[in-house]
Amino acid sequence: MDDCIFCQIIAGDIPSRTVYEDEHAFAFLDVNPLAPGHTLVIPKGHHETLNDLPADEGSAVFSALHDLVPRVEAAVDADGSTVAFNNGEAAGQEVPHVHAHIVPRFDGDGNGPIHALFDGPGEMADEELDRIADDIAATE
Ligand code: DGP
Repeated sequence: MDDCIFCQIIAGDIPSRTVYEDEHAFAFLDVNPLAPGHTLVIPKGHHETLNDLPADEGSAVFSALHDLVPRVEAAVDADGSTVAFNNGEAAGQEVPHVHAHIVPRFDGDGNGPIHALFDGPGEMADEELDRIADDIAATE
């Protein structure tokens, strides 16, 4: 996609600090890092969200994550990492080319788990949970 920043990075038209590349996946440092070593992993094909990503490219992104997470952590001497997708505008996705964030985490960094993003509901009635689980399982 001509006007996609990440497609332009893959094409080499916008410079990036590239840390990984294979046939279907690409990774580079985030320009606005949330922590040292903050890395983005993307499919080479232009797909807006995870929902749009073909299974083979999803596998390539996961495989790149599997390879890169320990390497990123080692490079910045991190104690762990938060690995996350902002999937869709409602979730805060700003660049419409699916990307995984690897954000290195450090003991005592005080940033909390993903759970800290949400207010609740925390508890739901069993019937409601059963209904939602059934709906998800029935969806293809
Ligand atoms: P998100 O909110 O999940 O869409 O995050 C997009 C991320 O992309 C954000 O953390 C900043 C990063 N980003 C945006 N433009 C560029 C760019 O031109 N180069 C690099 N390296 N990162 C970018």
